[in-house]
Parts: sequence; structure tokens; C-alpha cells
Amino acid sequence: MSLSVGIVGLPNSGKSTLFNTLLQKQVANVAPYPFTTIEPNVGIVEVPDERLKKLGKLIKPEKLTPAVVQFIDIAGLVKDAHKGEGLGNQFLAKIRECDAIIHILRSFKDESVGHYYGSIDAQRDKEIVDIELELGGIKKPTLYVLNQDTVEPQEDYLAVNAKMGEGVDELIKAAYKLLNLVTFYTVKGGQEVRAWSILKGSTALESAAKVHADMAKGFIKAEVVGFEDLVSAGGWPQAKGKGKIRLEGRDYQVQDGDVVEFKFGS
Ligand SMILES: Nc1nc2c(ncn2[C@@H]2O[C@H](COP(=O)(O)OP(=O)(O)OP(=O)(O)O)[C@@H](O)[C@H]2O)c(=O)[nH]1
Ligand SMILES: [Mg+2]
Repeated sequence: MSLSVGIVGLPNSGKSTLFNTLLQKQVANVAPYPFTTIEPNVGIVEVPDERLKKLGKLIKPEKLTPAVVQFIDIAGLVKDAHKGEGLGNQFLAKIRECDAIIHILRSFKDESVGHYYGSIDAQRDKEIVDIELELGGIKKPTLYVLNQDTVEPQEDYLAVNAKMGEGVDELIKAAYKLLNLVTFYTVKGGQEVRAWSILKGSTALESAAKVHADMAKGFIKAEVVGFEDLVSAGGWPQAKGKGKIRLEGRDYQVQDGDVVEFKFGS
């Protein structure tokens, strides 16, 4: 199961709108991911990845497989949710299952869309929901997202227009960071270039286990080259020729952007 990010906020702040925009980036073929069914409020979304695109151009595999983040659309929280107000306990339980939180704050104005507290005031809304999360015992990394009519850079918030999809790529990348994930890549015989998510600080052995249990079980070593070195060499054989491919053992901490080939025995 991949790590998940819960989208929280007051009713009518634009959570489902954001979620639906994210769904347009849902991975089309979920087969490589360990999910059998996807619930209607769960979206498995591709992480925008410039490096993967460049590796695709360099290696020209049949298939490029991106890293993903799982987003969960949660119903609105209101004051006293922790006491059960507005089915709050049920929603808080859902949030507890997530690994990080995107807290969406309404800034857009629309007379036809009611505000639960009658006026647009992102700071007030933030405090109301934060208190409920705290009283609900939820301590998670949080990214505050301002849902604006016109996206303007903010100091403390990531700005998006949930309806138009502006700022959404940045939001996915920020969510990925929030989960403390980094990416390494594998090149399967030139057929598939795939991005893998690991927690920052993971070892080569832990990373091998992500790819296949047998790779970890029979782990011998990892051949590793940084993304930049691989690209500037012009390919794997060229990088090898230039001595850019390192041999690393099981305890090596895999770095963001590493391209790795695991050597393993049976
Ligand atoms: N103008 C404008 N309207 C938006 C924006 N985002 C959402 N809305 C509108 O606000 C209304 C509520 O949006 P939802 O996404 O359903 O809100 P929600 O946070 O999921 O609400 P609950 O599920 O009830 O908690 C809808 O009519 C949306 O079209 C936006 O960025 N701009
Ligand atoms: Mg909703």
C-alpha cells in the first residue's frame, strides 16, 4: 500500500473539486501498483517527474512508469467535529488512517456557494479545522492550500485554483515531499523505466525489497549512478565506460535521483 494524503477542510472549501482535478492525473493503468480495488474517494495520482521524462528520452523504453501518491477525499469538518458534530468522528477516523494532510482553505468568492460560517476568512477557517484535528488527536504533517480564484504566490500557503487545476502539479510534488518520499529509478533491460518511492534514508536493501522480494532476499550489490551523471554520459554503457557506475552494498542510503540496478542471486 502506498502512503496516502487526506484532503481536509470546511464544507464547500473545494476538497472534492480539487480531488476531481487530481483524478484527471490518476494513473490509467493501475496494474503495476499493488491495488485491486479503488474506492470512489481514493485517487492514485501520478507524480509529475521531469527526470523520468528525460530518462524516457535517453533510454526510449516501451514503458515509463511514474511514482504515485494516493489522495483521499474526506467530507468537510466543522467546529465540534471531535464531539461528533456533522458526522465528525467518522471523518476524523478516516483522517487518522492517512499519512499526511492537505488542509484546503477557501479564498474563492462565489455567492452561489454558501460558506458554513457566512464569510470568506481563511485564517479563521484554518484555526477552526486545526483545533478539531488537534482535539481529534491527529498529528500529521500538514500542507496548507489556499483555494483561490486567481492564483497568487503566498508565503505560508500553497495557492491553487482547484476548479481550473492551476497549481495542482506543485501540490502533488509538495504532497510527495510532505510524505518524506524520494525517488529512485530502475531501467529494466531498456524496456521499462520506472520511478520508485522510498522513504528518505532507505537503504539499498530496503529499496530492492520495493522492487521485488527476491531481489532483497538474494541481494548481492547495487549498481548505482546519479541521474545527472547518467544523462551527461549519454546512457548506461557510456556511464559504465566512464567509471560513473558505483557498486554499493546493502546498507547504502539510496539518494533521490539514483538510477539503480540490483544484482541478486537465488
Ligand atoms: N469559483 C470557484 N468555485 C469553486 C472552487 N472550488 C470549488 N468551488 C465550488 O464550490 C462548491 C463546493 O465545492 P466542493 O469541492 O464540493 O467542496 P467540498 O470542500 O468538497 O465540500 P464538502 O464535501 O461538502 O465538505 C462547488 O460548487 C464548486 O464548484 C474554485 O476554485 N472557484
Ligand atoms: Mg466534498
